[in-house]
Amino acid sequence: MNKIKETLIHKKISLKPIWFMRQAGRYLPEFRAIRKNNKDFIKLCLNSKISSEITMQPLKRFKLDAAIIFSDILIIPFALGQKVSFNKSGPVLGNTNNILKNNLDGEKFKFKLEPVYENIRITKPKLDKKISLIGFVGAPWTLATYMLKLKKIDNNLDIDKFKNLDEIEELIKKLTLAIKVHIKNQFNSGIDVLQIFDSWSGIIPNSYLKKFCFEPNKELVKYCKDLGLPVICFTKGIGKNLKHFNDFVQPSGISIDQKVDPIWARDNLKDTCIQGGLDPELLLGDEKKLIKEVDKFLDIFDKEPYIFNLGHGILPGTNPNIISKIVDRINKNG
Ligand code: 1CP
Repeated sequence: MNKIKETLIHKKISLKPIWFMRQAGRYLPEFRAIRKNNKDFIKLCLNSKISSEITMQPLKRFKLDAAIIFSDILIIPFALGQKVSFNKSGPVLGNTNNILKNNLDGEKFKFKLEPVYENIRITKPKLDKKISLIGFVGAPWTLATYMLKLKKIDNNLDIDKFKNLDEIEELIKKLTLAIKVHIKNQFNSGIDVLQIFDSWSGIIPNSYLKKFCFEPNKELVKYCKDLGLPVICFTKGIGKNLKHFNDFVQPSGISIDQKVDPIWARDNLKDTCIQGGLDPELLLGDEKKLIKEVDKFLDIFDKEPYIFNLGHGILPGTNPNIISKIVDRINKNG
């Protein structure tokens, strides 16, 4: 029995599976060792053999219920022909002229992403049937945020750039098509579950939330459901709008961020499976306080289908031993 699928599809309440956003990444010394010798991050994502090894790194240390494919949401703009690189302060992207001008060449796009699909194919047989292989995509708005540089250094919306609504709309349309191709190919290669990261939905002005967040997510969720692929939405920073989002989009699961009150989520997000919510900062602090919070989440979601995770990714300064402590606590209760 696959614990995450049982929880997402059949809404089983007894399992309480666990995985972490960014579980393969910079907090792990074994990841940093590989990264040191692979300076080009996109190239690393497109090296199937090493990417599969990184995907498996957290599973070698912890008793997790999922592996998440090591890649990045920005692999899509890269495959569409935009320049993408990473420096110390984050991603650096070129212009979108060609993407906006041309129609999607699905075959070329797929060819560029072939190493990601190969990673899925080589990782899948390494996993016990009980463990899910999670694929992911960035939602159109979040990809557009990076591609059109829609947020300022302080992470607020750049109002001047947001005035270019036709351009944003056009890009979101194109991205939705490309994202579907990427979902389909990940599905055909063997993923069990898909997560859609809309990490920057929180900066969309309320009056545009439906157009730029709810509608594109709904289209992608429907696409996944038609494939028979369970889908989790991580729509970060939209607060109580999550209720409307959930009713409108109807995903298999909703990942909540740390600003969402878990009791409110339990009582308002119906017919879905809730995931996550624990503040990643707590993993950097007092252990007793952390375990108390973990227990609080277990208690709140005792009678609900619930997947344990954080409200956002594991922070780079996190001690891996703390992850073991959380996993042990959940598995003792699950
Ligand atoms: O060593 C390094 O500097 C690279 C760090 C790194 C890693 C490990 C980046 C750069 N991406 C990743 C992998 C990654 N990214 C994964 C797979 C690993 C895993 O989860 O275990 C996933 C699912 C992502 C998704 C991702 N990339 C998101 C959505 C999740 C989130 O954190 O909100 C986003 C927004 C990105 C963009 C991105 N990639 C990397 C950086 C530094 C950023 C920018 C983040 C920002 O703008 O704050």
